[in-house]
Amino acid sequence: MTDTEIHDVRGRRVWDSRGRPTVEVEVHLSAGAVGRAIAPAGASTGSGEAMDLRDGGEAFGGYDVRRAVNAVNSEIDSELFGADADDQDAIDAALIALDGTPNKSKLGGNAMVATSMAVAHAAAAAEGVPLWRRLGGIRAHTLPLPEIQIFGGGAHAGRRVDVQDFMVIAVGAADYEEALDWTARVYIAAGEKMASAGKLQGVADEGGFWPVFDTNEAALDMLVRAIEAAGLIPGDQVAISLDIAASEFGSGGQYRLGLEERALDSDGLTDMLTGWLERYPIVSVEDPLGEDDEAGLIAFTAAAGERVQVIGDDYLVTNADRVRTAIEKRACNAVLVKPNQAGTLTEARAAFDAAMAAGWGAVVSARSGETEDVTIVHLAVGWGAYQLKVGSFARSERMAKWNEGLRIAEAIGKNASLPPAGAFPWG
Ligand code: 2PG
Ligand code: MG
Repeated sequence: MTDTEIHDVRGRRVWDSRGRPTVEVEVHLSAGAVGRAIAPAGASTGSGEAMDLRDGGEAFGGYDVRRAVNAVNSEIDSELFGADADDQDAIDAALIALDGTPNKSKLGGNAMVATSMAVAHAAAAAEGVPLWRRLGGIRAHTLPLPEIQIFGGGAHAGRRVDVQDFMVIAVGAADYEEALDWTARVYIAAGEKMASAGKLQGVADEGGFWPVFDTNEAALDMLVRAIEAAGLIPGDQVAISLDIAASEFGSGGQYRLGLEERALDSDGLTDMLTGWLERYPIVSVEDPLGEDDEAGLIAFTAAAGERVQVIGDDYLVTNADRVRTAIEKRACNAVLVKPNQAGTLTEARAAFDAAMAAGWGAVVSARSGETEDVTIVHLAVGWGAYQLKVGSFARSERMAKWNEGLRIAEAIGKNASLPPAGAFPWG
């Protein structure tokens, strides 16, 4: 018997940042080590994602997870009993085989990802090191550059504006700590500007300010002014990053901007977005076109991919095969890596590796429904990801992650650094 033999896999029903039930898993190993993780949940999900198992019916809008928790406590617990937590690939392969569906709908992506992450934490605990160190080894020293939301929109704000995430990236920050300092200043300045304009109405799902704007551009203008009001130089020190999440307002190459009551085809949306790139200090655009609009994504990347990062989220759903196809087709130049889109750490890692091998960007990302779980920060540092997206700079399900990055930076010590400027398309 090894110290890392799995003795018990326990599922538990806990609650996420939207007040919805979610799955927590605790993995107990033979020598006493324990790992724990909680599944997050998306709202603007790609159709190719691993499916969360939800109970349906009346209770909690159908979002309850008693069946997924049962799957952990019965099938998954039996399957993994005696397995070696040290072998993440074998654990994840066993989970995939046990599920047996193409979209993880039998056990549930929520049950599977929480189990997969809890196993990783248990193996790290058995080794007596944090997960980032176990994954990255003694040479791990790169902190991801934070991508932080200032205004929420789209599906996270009742579709008040079309664009989902208006974010900033502290492209000129010297280190992780400074990136957070600068972002905090921008967040505070944005709140003050919203208040003095009579537009402060609380926050959206990820903690960004509720977007009380008449146009999408008005949000961009406000963001630039907030960066300036924070005493920072837009573009040089703090740049703008957008998640258009276009699948939420269009399909088949036809888009409808609800806010401006405007219909656009694929070319029209591309023209509008490339126009924004001319006028605003934007360095990154996620899901500029819908997940089914590959031709549009290819055209957008051809037009803008030299200057800005073009991230595939709904289109790539953290799937290595899709990443490889997109690399061949030049349909974007970066992948968003959300472990729960894949359903296991091994699959999420494969998507990350496929992107990195091609010189693409890779942004490890949280979901709009989150918890105190900080696993993604450990993955980002352990894998050497250059960027991390966790929503805004408010609410503790977000701050838990930014703060975990500070602890990891401190543990790394003087060698801790952000990725080199040349690692980014804007570098
Ligand atoms: C996204 C995420 C995070 P959700 O689209 O990138 O902003 O949202 O978790 O709802 O998919
Ligand atoms: Mg997205």
